[in-house]
Amino acid sequence: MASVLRMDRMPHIWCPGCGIGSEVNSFADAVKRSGIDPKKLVVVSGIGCTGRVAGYVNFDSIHTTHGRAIPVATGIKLANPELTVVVFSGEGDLAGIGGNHLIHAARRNMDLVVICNNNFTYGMTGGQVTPTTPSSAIASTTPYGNYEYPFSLPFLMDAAGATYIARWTSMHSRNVTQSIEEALLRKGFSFIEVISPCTTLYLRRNRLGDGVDMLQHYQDNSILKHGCDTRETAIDYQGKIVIGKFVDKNKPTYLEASDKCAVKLVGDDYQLYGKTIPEREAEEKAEKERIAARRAAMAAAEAQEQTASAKPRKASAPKAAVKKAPAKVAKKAPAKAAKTKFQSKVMPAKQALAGTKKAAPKPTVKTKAVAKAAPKKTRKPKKTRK
Ligand SMILES: Cc1ncc(C[n+]2csc(CCOP(=O)(O)OP(=O)(O)O)c2C)c(N)n1
Ligand code: SF4
Ligand SMILES: [Mg+2]
Repeated sequence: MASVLRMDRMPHIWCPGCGIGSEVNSFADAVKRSGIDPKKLVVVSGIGCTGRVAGYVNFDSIHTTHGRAIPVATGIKLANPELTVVVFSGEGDLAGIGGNHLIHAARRNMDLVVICNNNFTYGMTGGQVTPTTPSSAIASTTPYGNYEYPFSLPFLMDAAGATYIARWTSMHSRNVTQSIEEALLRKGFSFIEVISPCTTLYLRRNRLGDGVDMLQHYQDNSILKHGCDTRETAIDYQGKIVIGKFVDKNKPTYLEASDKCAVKLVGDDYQLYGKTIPEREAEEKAEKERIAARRAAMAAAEAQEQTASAKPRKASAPKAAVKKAPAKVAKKAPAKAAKTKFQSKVMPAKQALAGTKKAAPKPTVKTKAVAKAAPKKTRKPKKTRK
């Protein structure tokens, strides 16, 4: 990740359990896997917690004003069509204040990749209701429950004309990566919605637990329906979430349509930024070949790595003996590991085991010191802050 992030800007501002971090991770991974030249990639964000993404990624990026990420991205794409332009922003920014820009970019099939972090709230400004907040959810501006009808963003984007639409949750990191990679390599308007927890303002206010509880909710309530009718993608409060790739179709992009119109008017001599259409097409083809070569090299390196890790290790007697020990302990684990709520819920089983007599590894000098300092009784979990 270090090569993709501006490490000098760490630590980031995002709260523990917030979904934005895992989306950035997926995005970084997708950029690497896509084989596109990072120097030809631009990231645009609006304002909000998600809007901070532009400031943390190590690409050319711009953190614009609230709701104006799409027009800025459109301007960048039109000024230099060779660039891949990604908009990474919150649902309040994109579908609330910037809603008009969003629908028109989709209508025009503008060549943009839009990643929308949908946390059902205006996170950065204190948890107000947004156009996607489910009915009856509590927000700072709807303390008695939201009585508005929310947008389903895939349905909105479909109606507006987007040519690629996918929805995942922040629990589906690999699918998010895969969708972003696909979108980076295609032409036209791509919209990827990622449902994600805002632990501090949405979950806490609605008493929905922490980030892990919400990931569990996503796991239990997501329904995979590739290609489904986007009218079926509405989200009720704590209800089922339809996920998948809903739309993937081709139609001329805004630039292709404007080229066609210009050629009709001025003939084949038409040039955009000093290049004729055949010249631009030749450059595009050469770039595609470079991308394909990078992807092939990556695939070969991955295959080599897999073969290397699949080679059987030499078995040696002492190592095998050491390996067997924890297995014995593991059998006795559950009864004692369930001792406290904290241990059973938060601690991984291995760590929870460390508290049992038999499971404890031989204390080293360091663990002895820790053991001395540790209180004898198990501490009760802290009370939730009001
Ligand atoms: C023109 C304008 N209006 C309002 C604001 C205040 N504002 C800043 S961030 C934000 C909410 C952003 O919400 P969202 O896009 O959902 O992002 P999140 O913080 O949830 O990631 C608002 C209302 C602003 N900065 N500019
Ligand atoms: S306020 Fe919400 S959206 Fe913002 S960083 Fe915290 S958890 Fe994430
Ligand atoms: Mg939001």
